[in-house]
Amino acid sequence: MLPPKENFSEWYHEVIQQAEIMDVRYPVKGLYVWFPFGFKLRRYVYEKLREIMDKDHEEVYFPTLIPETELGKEGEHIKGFEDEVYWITHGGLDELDVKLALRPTSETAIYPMFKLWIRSHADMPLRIYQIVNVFRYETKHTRPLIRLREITSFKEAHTAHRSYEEAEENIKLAIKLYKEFYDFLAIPYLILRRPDWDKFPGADYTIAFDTIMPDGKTMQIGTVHNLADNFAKTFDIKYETVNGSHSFVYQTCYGISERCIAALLSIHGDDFGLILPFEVAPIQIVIIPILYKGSEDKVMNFAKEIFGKLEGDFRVILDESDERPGAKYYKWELKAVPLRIEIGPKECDEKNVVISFRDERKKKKISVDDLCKENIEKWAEDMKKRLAKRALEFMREKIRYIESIEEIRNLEGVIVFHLCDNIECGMKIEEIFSANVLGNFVEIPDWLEVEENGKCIICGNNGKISALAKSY
Ligand code: 5CA
Repeated sequence: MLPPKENFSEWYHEVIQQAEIMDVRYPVKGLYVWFPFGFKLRRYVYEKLREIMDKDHEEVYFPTLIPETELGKEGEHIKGFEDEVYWITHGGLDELDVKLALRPTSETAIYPMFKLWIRSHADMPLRIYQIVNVFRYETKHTRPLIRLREITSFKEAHTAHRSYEEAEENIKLAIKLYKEFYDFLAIPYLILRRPDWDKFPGADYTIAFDTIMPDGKTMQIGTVHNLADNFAKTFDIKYETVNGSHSFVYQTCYGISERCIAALLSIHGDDFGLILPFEVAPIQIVIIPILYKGSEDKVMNFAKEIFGKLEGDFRVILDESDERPGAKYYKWELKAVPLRIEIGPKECDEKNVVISFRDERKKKKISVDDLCKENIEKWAEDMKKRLAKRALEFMREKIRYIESIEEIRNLEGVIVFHLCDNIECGMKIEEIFSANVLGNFVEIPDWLEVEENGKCIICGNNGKISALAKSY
């Protein structure tokens, strides 16, 4: 049995194990094992991410190990990561001359090569990405898929451009791509420009995608960084301009980790288990024969016929196990199968089937002729719309606009207010609520009826619409 989703933390911990997403019993803190079922989900989610990235980027692979001499070059960057790096100091019994870091992210692995690859203006824009594991010695509470010490599914993109303006254009592109990805997953998000004290180490600025988890805490599910020419100066990445002079490149980088899967599971799931959009569900359709003495063959034959009809187009299984139908419903609901088809003797005679969708859990009888590819795809699309709507409604309920801090006693969810760019005001409000300023809205969602400009909630000077929350 699952704990109710209201107890989110326990629910999450249980559901990812019972639904066989992650095995949490691996004996190293912050490292977890993907079960086959979870790994299939990862594959379908990341296939989409690849498809989106492949339009404007090329996939590469860079090594896991970074020499200390490179990792330490960019001052801000290393300062930001120094207490999170795992070091390799020995090869066998020999002490290494230059320590090697397990990449915490790959700027310092990739940019020395960019220096060799980029010669002229014609080499840009250069846009690459890789999906790899990275290691961070996280000291905050670790959690499967959410806060890892080995991030196994780190999609990092790195780009180089001729000017700051072109890098800015690329930031817009990255935001567009991440929107496309999260819309595909029916996960709602806020897009915020992080305050300076919370930007990526070495970046000019950072834009983050945040979603709201069932317990009201936000989770950063992707970041887009404008690096300006900070790394180019450190790694001496120059190009020959059209008129023959030499200039530093401008760079951006952006990343998404398996937190996208954590969000997917957490936001859509319910008391019965996981709910997934059809396209990413490892099993999309389950057929459950309802067997009675005397009509077993008839039902099984009809079930097999339907299985045969769907098999070529969908990830479908026919559950022929000896379990009782109730036990089968329970199992496949837990594992998020979007469409269930039940077939009993009566349905055989009438050439009907009983269908139900995982999110609605309502049975409906349809003629077997209506169980065709086009209809199923349409139902899948409808289901996704329902998921997106429900998720957005939940998010909206958790967001509250305030004009004065007295309006809030216990912070729950996200508060939205105007804040000036004076760091002291930001620090003050973080302290009052023991929470994080998420930053200014890059895009104010149309459903959030607020003005972009207003008086700072702390000092009363001109401020911009901003958000604050307790975060993962
Ligand atoms: N090099 C840049 C862009 S690729 C970078 O490393 N950015 S980052 O540090 O912000 O990480 C990108 C995303 O990875 C974050 O937005 C967050 O969603 C996710 N992430 C960061 N740390 C962890 C972690 N310990 N476990 C799981 N996901 C993480």
